[in-house]
Amino acid sequence: MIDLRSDTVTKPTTAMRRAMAEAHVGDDVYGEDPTVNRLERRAAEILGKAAALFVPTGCMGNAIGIRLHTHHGDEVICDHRAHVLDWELATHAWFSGCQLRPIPTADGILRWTEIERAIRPRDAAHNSATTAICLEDAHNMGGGTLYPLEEIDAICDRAHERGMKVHMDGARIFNAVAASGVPASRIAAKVDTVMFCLSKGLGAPVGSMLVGSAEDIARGRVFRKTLGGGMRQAGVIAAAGLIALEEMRERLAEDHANARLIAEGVARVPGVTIDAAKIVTNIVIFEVARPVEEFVAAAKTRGVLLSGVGGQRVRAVTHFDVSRQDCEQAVETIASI
Ligand code: TLP
Repeated sequence: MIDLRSDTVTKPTTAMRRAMAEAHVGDDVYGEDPTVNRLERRAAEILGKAAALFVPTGCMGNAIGIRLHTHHGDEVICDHRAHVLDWELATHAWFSGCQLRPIPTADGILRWTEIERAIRPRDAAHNSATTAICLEDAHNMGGGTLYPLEEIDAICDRAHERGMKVHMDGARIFNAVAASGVPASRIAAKVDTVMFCLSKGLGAPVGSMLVGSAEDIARGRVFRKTLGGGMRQAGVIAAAGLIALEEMRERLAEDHANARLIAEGVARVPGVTIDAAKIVTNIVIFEVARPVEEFVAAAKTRGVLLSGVGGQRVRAVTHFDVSRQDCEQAVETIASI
C-alpha cells in the first residue's frame, strides 16, 4: 500500500527506536524526566520562546493554547477550514467554553482586514468578546498553504494593540520553514503560543509541543494535567521527539518535491481540478468529478490510500515512508481511475 492518507502514518526510524530504548527517564509530573526536560528546552530554543510543554497530541496542545488566551464565553477567530474548528470534536467549546468564529477564506490564510471586521467588542447586551485569534501554518485543509510573514506580524501587532492574543496551530510549522527558508523562531516571533507536532512529517510516534512564555507554559502545565495529560516516564517518547527535531527537519523538502510531483501529475488528468503551482508543502488537495467515496475506494483496491476531505476534495499527503517512485505510481493509479 502507498499510504498518502496523512503524514501521521509515519513509523519511527531506527534511530528513534534506539533512542527510545535507551532513554533516561523520571517522573515528568514531578518535573524529573531528563529527556522530557531536554526536549522542552530544545523546542523552546528552536521556536525562540521562553518555555515549552510536551503534550501527547496536537489537539491537546491547541486546547491548552486556546484555554490560555480565553475565558468562558469569549470568541476566538479562526478560518472556516481550521483544524481547531472542524477536526477537534468541539473541544474548545467544552474545555474553554468558547465560540469559534470562522472566517471564509480561499486557502485557509486569514488577513487582518477580514479579521478586523469579525472582531466583536464585549458589550452588556449581545456580544461576546473576541479575545484570541488562531492561525494555522502550514494550513492543512487549505492544501498546505503558508502565511506570508508580514501578514502574521501584522495580525499579531494589531491583535496585541487590541488586547487580543494569537495562538498558532503550527502542527506543520517545520514544513513552512522548509518551504520558505524562514526560521521557525522568526515565523512565530510575534505569536503568543505555538503548537507544533513531532508526530507528523517529523516522524515521531507520539507527541506535540506547546511553546510560549514561561508564565503561559506554567499555566499550561496545569491545564495539561486537567486534561489527563500528565505523563510519567514520558522520556521514552520524548527521546523519539528529540530525534525528530534534530534529524528530520532537513529532509521535509523531499516531501514537498514529491507533493509537487503528485500535484503536477494529477493536474494533467481529465476530471481532476487542482492548481499545482499552489502546492508548496507536503499536502495536495484536488477535486474529482466523480463521487469521492467511490474514488477513494477505487484507489484503495489499486494499492493507494487517499482521504476524502469534504465535498469533491481528495487529499494526498507525502511523508518519509513514501518514495518518489511511490508518488509516480500514485499518479498513474489516479489517472487510471
Ligand atoms: N491532523 C490530522 C487529522 O486530524 C486531520 C491529519 O491527518 O492531517 N492541527 C493540525 C493542523 C493538524 O493537521 C492536526 C492533525 C492536529 C492539529 C492535531 O494533531 P493530533 O492528531 O496530534 O492531535
